[in-house]
Amino acid sequence: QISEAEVALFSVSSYACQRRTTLDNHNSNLTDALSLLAENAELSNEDGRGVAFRRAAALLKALPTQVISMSQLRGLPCLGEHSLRVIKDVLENGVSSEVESTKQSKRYKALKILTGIFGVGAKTADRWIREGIYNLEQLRDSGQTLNRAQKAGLEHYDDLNEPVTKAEADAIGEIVQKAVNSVLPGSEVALTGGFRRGKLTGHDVDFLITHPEEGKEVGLMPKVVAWLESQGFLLYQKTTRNSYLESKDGPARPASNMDRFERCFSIFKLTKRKEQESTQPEEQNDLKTEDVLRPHMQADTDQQLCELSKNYQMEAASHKIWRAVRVDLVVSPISQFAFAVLGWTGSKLFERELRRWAGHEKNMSLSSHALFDNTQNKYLRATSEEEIFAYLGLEYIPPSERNA
Ligand code: 8DG
Ligand code: MN
Ligand code: MN
Repeated sequence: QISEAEVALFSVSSYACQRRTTLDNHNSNLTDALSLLAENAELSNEDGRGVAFRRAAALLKALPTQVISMSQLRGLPCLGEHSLRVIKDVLENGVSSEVESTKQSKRYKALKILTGIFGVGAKTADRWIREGIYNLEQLRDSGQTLNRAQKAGLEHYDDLNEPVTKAEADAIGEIVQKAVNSVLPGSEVALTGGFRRGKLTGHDVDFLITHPEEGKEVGLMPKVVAWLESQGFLLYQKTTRNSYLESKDGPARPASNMDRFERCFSIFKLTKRKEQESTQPEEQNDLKTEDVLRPHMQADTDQQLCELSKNYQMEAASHKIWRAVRVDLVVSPISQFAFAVLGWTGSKLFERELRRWAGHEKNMSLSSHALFDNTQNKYLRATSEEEIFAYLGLEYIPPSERNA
């Protein structure tokens, strides 16, 4: 046993946005347990509990070393009774009994499988479970009416549950850049989300698009989407228009943390590059990649076309020459760009904490559009993330240290 004196005590700020949280997590045994309980709470519509577990996990992620004894946690913020009980269990027994029983519960397993379908949230999954649907097979057999998103989600289930790599994110970035430059030269594309924070994989790829000349970005999204569609890059897309200007509640007090940018939830069809293909043996036949990708261009007769199309399908089935990837596109006017970048870089908890800090500690309202000072009754303009942190009286935290 280690004596009290040898155990270093940590001192940590209570808001995640005051802390530097890299991807180098020394307490993943504890944070995995708490994150699972957070996820379970969120999937069960218990948002309060979810946030409490997320805050506790985030605090542990920010600690400089591994926690080995409960006494090290004395006086630390963000650790409620329930979280402490879970931590104690893991420290003493290697696992948390609550986590283990949650993981094994029929309900949790079903929630994971069903919400793993793009377009299916906790509410829908819960309804299906109450109707006796616990897996994809039962869902298919049930004859439930699925919306367009859910149909696409089911169709590309395996691909969309396979983590996206940085290489794939970069490949998609090139495509988006090309699309944007084709429809409005001079536009700029920024990678946001987890990849901007330095994550090596993600559940999707997030991009923010703007143009240096205010107003030029209006109507950009439909054009970008049309270009992508015409080139065959989209398996699914749903675009929602900008509702920022016409909203009644005003930008300072958004109704929720959903913003009002013109945005597009999409599923890209990403052709695998040679180096991205899994280590499969060389092809046995003489079919060239060009033939596989553009069978119609090589065919002079219907019979040839049929032959090539058959080859194409066989090739696609055995080698899978493309994969589906979730991509989020957002268009922001340049005047709001700094706020949009900050708001879309995450992590989700870091964002939540920034807004809580602004409101509770500074009497300001922060959104992905603007920062409003309620004391001075005015908007605070910014052209960089650094300026926004400065307004908020926070030390600047770079994206790689926002992994709360
Ligand atoms: P991941 O994809 O690798 O799993 O992680 P991530 O990139 O951090 O998560 P994300 O779900 O893609 O979200 C990226 C950021 O975008 C995150 O900070 C939350 C933010 N975000 C949404 N939806 C919305 C929204 O409607 N409005 C605003 N302002 N931000 C949003 O995901
Ligand atoms: Mn993301
Ligand atoms: Mn996203």
